[in-house]
Amino acid sequence: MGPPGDMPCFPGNDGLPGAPGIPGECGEKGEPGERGPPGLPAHLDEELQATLHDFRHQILQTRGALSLQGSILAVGGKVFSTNGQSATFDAIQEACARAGGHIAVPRSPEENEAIASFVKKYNTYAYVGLTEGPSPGDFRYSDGTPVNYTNWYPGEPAGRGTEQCVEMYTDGRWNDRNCLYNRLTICEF
Ligand code: MAN
Ligand code: CA
Repeated sequence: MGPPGDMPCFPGNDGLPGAPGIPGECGEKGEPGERGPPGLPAHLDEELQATLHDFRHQILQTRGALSLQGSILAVGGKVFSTNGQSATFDAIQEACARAGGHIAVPRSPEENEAIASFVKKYNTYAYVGLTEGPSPGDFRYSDGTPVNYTNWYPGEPAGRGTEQCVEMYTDGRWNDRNCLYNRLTICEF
């Protein structure tokens, strides 16, 4: 046997990487960007004009189709609509709210006639969007403001606090009435 060698052995493989360090602190928030260029005036913005033209067209198509079907009536700025179904006052309010509107309430003779035409067509009395406040005979819109157009049947309102809703007869005149009957659902939008 010869003498021991003096060469060290080769180095081993690297060890596993160490655990990551703790995160550093956050940087500063950047400066806001520069202001954009001014937009075109609406009447010169062709894309905007094309979109508006298309909206107008689609609205007219929808309105035309619904009016021909007799399911909507447009009076002034309002649109009245019925689904032909009867329900209690609360259920009518809920159905109209779900559709994005309110229970119909006539604020002029023209609006009263429009609502009355649905009442006649379905031969069913309708509730309108008025209820009696705490003092008897004081009927109010759902926003709490006092009624300023009325079309009471002679002698009405006669419930004096016992009939807190208002129904419309087929002749368009109004009667204060208990809120729990089933009456025609008519909404306004
Ligand atoms: C009659 C009248 C009305 C009243 C109803 C209730 O039609 O007295 O005022 O609302 O009865 O049934
Ligand atoms: Ca009454």
